[in-house]
Amino acid sequence: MKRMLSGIKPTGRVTLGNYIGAIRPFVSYQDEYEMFIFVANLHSMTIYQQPAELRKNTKDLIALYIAAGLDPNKVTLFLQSDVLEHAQLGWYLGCLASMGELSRMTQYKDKVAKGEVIGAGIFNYPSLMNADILMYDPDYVPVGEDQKQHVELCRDIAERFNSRYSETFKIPEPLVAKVGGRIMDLQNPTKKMSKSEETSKGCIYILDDINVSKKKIKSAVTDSESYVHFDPINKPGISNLLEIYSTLTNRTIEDIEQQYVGKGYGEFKNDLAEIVGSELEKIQTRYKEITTGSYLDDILEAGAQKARFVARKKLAKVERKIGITIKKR
Ligand code: AQP
Repeated sequence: MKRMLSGIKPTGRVTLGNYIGAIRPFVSYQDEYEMFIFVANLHSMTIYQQPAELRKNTKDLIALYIAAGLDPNKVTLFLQSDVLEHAQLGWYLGCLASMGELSRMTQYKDKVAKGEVIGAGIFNYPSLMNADILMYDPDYVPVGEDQKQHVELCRDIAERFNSRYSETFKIPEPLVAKVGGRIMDLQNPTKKMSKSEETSKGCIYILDDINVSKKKIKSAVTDSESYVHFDPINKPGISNLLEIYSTLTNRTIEDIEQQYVGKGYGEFKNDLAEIVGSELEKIQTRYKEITTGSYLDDILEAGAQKARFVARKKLAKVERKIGITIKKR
């Protein structure tokens, strides 16, 4: 089986964008790939997190992965902070990255350009991300378009390590979804829907009240025309809604466009609101069942054990190669 790896930061309430781009696809991949899925809580520390909220977001994220259909018996589901080897490998890989490479990463560059006061974590986190990935030798890393740059850096660092010390890491491929890789804000469809956004009107949260989520779809910004057509440049609002419709129903955009020929945006939005509402309802019902008792703690403990087994082997190999350990085996 080929391997895949993915993580989400617990930096806010999980959005429909996170669900469509980084949770739902894995449910269909889990029978085809060996998957490592983690809550990237070390990464969330690059920006201040209110501790009680961080705990709640972490628990919700794990619960939502399972409620969305991930089977913890098939995938290795764990907290990044439970596998200490990530931080240690991150240090070694950070020593291989140059200042130039890290300062070209978009997130750091954007914050510097805006003149924001930033912590060193924002600069260094790509090295930790390289460790998250390379630790597990995945064949594929599914990412949104905006994260492709990180996988490119990860490949460069892996190649650098392999050529300096001999073959150690598999070179991973980024996997960018054709549809649903970048769900946009419903009120400003030129901006990505993000969980750390302050205003919530343009953002559907998976744990939103069902009627609230429907209202958000119905009041999504579109354009002054009335024909349902996919054109992200000139019709970003309706195109975004078409992507949501298409991913949640597994239908092609062309097929959906055909269905709404001669019908206005109102009917299209009403139908989409029902589709989103019933998707959220299914997830929320399961979420309620699994957040009682110690079920999640048990899942995380089992996941951390499985991940540690792989991570310890890989870190030991790295440490032998770089000469930091003096033990023979
Ligand atoms: N709008 C989106 N459409 C499709 N996919 C998305 N992802 C995020 N937003 C969308 C995917 O979800 C995963 C989450 O990654 P992350 O939490 O590490 O960071 P992110 O991409 O920066 O996500 P957010 O929601 O925008 O978080 P904040 O606001 O904290 O920065 C990734 O696989 C991403 O592609």
